Amino acid sequence: MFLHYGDLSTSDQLTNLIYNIKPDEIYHLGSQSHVMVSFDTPEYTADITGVGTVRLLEAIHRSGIKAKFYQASSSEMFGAASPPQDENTPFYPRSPYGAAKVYSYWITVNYREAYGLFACNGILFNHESPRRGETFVTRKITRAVARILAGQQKKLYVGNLHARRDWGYAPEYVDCMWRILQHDSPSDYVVGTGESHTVEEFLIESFGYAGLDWKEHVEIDPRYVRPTEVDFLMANSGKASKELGWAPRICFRELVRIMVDADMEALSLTPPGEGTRILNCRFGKWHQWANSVSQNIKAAASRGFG
Ligand code: G4F
Repeated sequence: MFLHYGDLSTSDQLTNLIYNIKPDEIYHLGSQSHVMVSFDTPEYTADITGVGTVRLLEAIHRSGIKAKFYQASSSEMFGAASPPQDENTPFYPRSPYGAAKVYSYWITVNYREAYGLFACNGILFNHESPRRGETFVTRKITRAVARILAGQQKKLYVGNLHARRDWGYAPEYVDCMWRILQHDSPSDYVVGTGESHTVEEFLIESFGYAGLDWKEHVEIDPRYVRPTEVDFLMANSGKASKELGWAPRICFRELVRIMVDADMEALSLTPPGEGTRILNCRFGKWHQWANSVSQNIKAAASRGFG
């Protein structure tokens, strides 16, 4: 594998890269992807998360390379639209990030229709794992659980506890992204579990799994409350299930256990272990996660990035 440097703000460079590499498939996941940060950096978010997509599409079109293109569209595009959301639900974004993703969605559809590109949108609902960035709420919580147990932190400060999200296990979503590009014809798909829970429920499950009472450790900090919130996301992934044969195998409670186990392990604590057992029995050898990832997290923690 070779890592080429690139910049979503620079179209000439993207065109050269694509022309020289001649990839068969492009998975466009590059983005300013933090919703709260997009309120502070709306113009940058529009440029990278929105216009960055047309730069890539135009690079494919101009270079004449027959690459299939996957656009990482987001459930944030649905915003205030009533659940359950599917491919026919109208978009109503509630952040600069959501608005930029709506642009990227439609420009992907446009290049498919205008130039016959094999260009697809995967509209992914929240997908989480021990690799999740520490400023997103799930990882922020599971990491805090481990740090509290290790005596490294006393309190966890969060924002709105009432927002509901459809949280799934990220590796399964990557499998679906791949399936989208292997399908006979290009199309757009909603990808999620169909299960929705509040942030408060995530707290209850995570702290409870580790034998802690979340109310003793969690405080509300208004700095984490967004100017406009997405209240209720819940996917209807019927199309992905029917056309791609995709179905999630990890549910909400299991996801919490996988993430808490990994964060505890990263701090050299002995986790309850249900998460690791779930992965082993559900995925067997397909899943190399338990060892490789927790070792990476441990290494990062020891370098001071944990
Ligand atoms: O974890 P979050 O920051 O994820 P959010 O906003 O749903 O977006 C994530 O999922 C999208 C869909 O796949 C992606 F497109 C996007 O790039 C990103 O990966 O926040 C989840 C919920 C929100 O309602 C937020 O208000 O948690 C609430 N929340 C409450 N306290 C918090 C906090 N979020 C964060 N990040 N930090 C808090 O302290």
